Amino acid sequence: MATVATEPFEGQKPGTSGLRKKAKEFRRPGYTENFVQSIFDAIGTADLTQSTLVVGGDGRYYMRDALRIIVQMAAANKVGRVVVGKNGILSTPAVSTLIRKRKSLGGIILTASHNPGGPDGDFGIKYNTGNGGPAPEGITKAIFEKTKSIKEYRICKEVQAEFDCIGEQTFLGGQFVLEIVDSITDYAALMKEIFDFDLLRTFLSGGKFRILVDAMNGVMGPYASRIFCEELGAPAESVIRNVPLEDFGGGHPDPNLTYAADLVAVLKKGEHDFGAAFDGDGDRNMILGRGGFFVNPSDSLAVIAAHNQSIPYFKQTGMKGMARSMPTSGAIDRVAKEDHFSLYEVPTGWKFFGNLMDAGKLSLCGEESFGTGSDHVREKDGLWAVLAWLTILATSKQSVEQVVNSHWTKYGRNFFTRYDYEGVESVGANEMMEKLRTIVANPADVIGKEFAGKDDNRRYTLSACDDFRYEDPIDKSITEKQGVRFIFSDGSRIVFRLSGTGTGGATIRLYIDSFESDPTRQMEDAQVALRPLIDIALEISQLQKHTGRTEPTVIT
Ligand code: VG1
Ligand code: CO
Repeated sequence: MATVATEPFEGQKPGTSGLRKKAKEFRRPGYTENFVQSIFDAIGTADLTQSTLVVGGDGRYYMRDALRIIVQMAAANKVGRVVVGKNGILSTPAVSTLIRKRKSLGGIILTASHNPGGPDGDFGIKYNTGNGGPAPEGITKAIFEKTKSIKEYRICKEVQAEFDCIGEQTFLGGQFVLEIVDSITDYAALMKEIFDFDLLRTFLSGGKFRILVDAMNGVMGPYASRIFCEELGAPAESVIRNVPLEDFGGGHPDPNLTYAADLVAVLKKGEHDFGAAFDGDGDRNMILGRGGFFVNPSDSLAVIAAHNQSIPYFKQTGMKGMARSMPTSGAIDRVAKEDHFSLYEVPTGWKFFGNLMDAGKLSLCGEESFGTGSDHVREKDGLWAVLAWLTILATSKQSVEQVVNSHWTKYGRNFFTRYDYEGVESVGANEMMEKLRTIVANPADVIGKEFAGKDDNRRYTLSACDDFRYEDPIDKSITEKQGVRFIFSDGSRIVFRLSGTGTGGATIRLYIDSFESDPTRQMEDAQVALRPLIDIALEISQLQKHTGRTEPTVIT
C-alpha cells in the first residue's frame, strides 16, 4: 500500500457528463490517479469497508489501464468490494443497473461516450452516485475542488487483478474483494421485467419484421446481439458492427445522420422495417423507419410518452411525470398537456433528472441529443428506447412513419433542428456567447421587436429572452447560465449554448424549435420550415463573424 506525493493538474473539471479529455492527457503520469483520488476525497472519510463500487466502461483505448488503476486505488482507499464487468465492459445504463441492484456506494464509468477513441481520441471518467445516476453538481464541484489542492494519492499495486474470468478474487487478507460479473446478465434481466419479451419475440423472430441495429463498434454490440438475436430471435445479421473496438473502427460512435450515415444508406434501400444505432457507451439511440425515415429524438420521446401505456413497466408503476432538457423540442409538452401529466424542464445533462426520479415525480424523460430513458435506471438508455419503439410498433401494428405521422396529426408537430459547430476557436465562441448574454440581460431593449428571415415573409415577435436558470424542485439547488433563449410570440424558440463534453476548442450548439398546428404544413421538411428562424438566429448571434464558420459540422 503506497501513498504517492502528487501535484494538481489544471482543468480537471467535470463537464456535462464527467471529465473528458484526450486519452493522451489521461496517460500523463498521475493524471488519472489524481482525478480518481479526488473522487474518493470528495466522497468523504466515511468507512467504505462495507461499500461496493461498480466500475466499467465502453472498451475504448486506455480503459484497461484506467480500470487497473481504479481497482488498485479503491483497495488502497479501503473500499470493501469492487464489481467490474468482464474485461471491464459495461454500458452506461448497465453500470446504472448494477449500482442500483447491488445497493452500491456508486460507480465509475470509463467512457467519453460518442467522442472518438483510440490513442489520439478521447477518454473520460464519470462518477455516479448510489441512485445509479451521474453525480449532481454539488458533488462534481467538490471533486473539482479536490483536484485543485491534491497532494497525494493512495494506491495498492499488490492488487494484481484479472478481468477476464467471472467470479470473485480476494486480496489483502480478505479485506478487498474484486468481483467480475457478466456484462449483460443483470441488464438483460431488467429489460425482461420492463417489456413483454414474448410479444417482442413473436414480432421479431424469424426476421418477419426486419430490423438493423448498428452498434458502431461501441459497447453495445454484445448487448444487442444477446437481446435482439439470442433472446428475441432476430437473425444474427440484424446487428452490425457488434464488436467493441478500442478506436470504434476509427469513426465517431455517435448515432446521428452524419456519423451513422452508413446505416441510413442501408435503410434507404428499403429492405428493413426498422433501424437503430447506439453511441459508444450505449446510452444514446437513433431510430429510423423503412426507407431511412428519421425520427427526430424530440419526437421519439413524445411518441413514447403518448404510447406509454403499451409498455408493461409504465402500466405497473404508473406514469408519474415527464421531463425534457431545456433545448429539447416542446413535442412532449403537448402530450403531457393533452394527457394530463406533469412536465418538467431541466438543464442539459442527465444528472438533472435524478432528483425528480428519486422523489417519485418522474417516469419518462429525454434529451434532443438522442437520449431517452425512464426511471428504471438513472441514465439514458439506448437499448431501452429501441425496445420501447419495437413495443409500440408491435402493439400499434403501424410502421415507424405511420406512428410518427399519426402522432403529428393528433398532437401537432414541433419542427426541431440542432446545428453543431464543432472545434470552433474558444475565443470567438466565448465572445459570441457574451454578446448574446448582454442582449438578454437587457430584455426591455429587444422584447416586442419583430424579426424575419432573409427570403421569407413570416414575422416573429420576440416575447421573452433569458439565460436559462434552473432551480431543482427537490433540493432547491440553483444552476445558472444553461443556455441563451429567445422565445417568440408563437412559441418558437432559438437557443444557444456551448457544449460541455468536447475536448478541443469549443462546440457551439444552436437549437431551433417551432410548433406547427396546421396539418397542411406538418409534412414540410424541418430545414425548410425552420429556415427563417435559422436566419434570425445567425443574424442575432453574428455567428459567422465570431467564428468564421459558414456551415455547421452536424445538422440534426
Ligand atoms: C451532450 C448533449 C447532452 C448530453 C451529453 C452527454 O452535452 O448535448 O444532451 O446529456 O452530451 O451525453 P453537451 O454539453 O456537449 O451539449 V453522452 O451520451 O455524451 O454521455
Ligand atoms: Co453516451
